[in-house]
Amino acid sequence: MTDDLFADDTQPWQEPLTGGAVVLRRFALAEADGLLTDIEQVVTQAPWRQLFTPGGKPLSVRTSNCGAYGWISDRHGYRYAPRDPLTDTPWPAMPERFFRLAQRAAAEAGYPVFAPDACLINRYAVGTKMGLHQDRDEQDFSQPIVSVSLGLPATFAFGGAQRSDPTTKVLLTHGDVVVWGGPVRRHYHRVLTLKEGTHFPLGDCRINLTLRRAR
Ligand code: MD6
Ligand code: FE
Repeated sequence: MTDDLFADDTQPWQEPLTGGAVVLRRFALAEADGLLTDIEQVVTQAPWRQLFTPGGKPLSVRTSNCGAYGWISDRHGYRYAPRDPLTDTPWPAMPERFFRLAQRAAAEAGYPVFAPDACLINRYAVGTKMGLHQDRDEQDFSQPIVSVSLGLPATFAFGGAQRSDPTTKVLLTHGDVVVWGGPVRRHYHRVLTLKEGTHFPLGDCRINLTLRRAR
């Protein structure tokens, strides 16, 4: 018998990106169904909505939040807010499962003291994308961001400290987790246009969770 007989391709593995970022392949796979149930619950309280840039351009993704703070964008700018402007109530509590997964992923990537207080939830339909941006509305850039991909695969492009820096592309699939910390924490990145496809059980979309320490 050879070791191959015991190879288990459901086990997570790590792929370092650059300067402190790492992809934890399939790290969330075992919990994915539970995460989707939690997301359904969150969006009954904080419904999917379209955000606009301060300049008035629509974001193509649909967005919700949970946790003590939610990330919002409108004509007043980008910021974290303790209340959902749509309902004027606090954001839904962060599901225990999100918090524990994020802590476990951060620890795996070398950030043992991560306590997220905000989770941005983005839903990509086929044909939508996320333009080149930095995540810089958080208070402490020594804290990482933990990003969980669910549903259809998407190409994530990460660049450098300057908007014009070249990017490297990585395909993120259902259950993959990216821990985004260290020197690359404020680097530019984007998500390319979502290609057509169908994922079971999520259907024709991708959902991304980004768990952050906002304050
Ligand atoms: C996405 N992610 O994967 C968008 N930002 O749909 C992000 O913009 C992102 O994955 C900061 C850190 C990790 C991320
Ligand atoms: Fe981002």
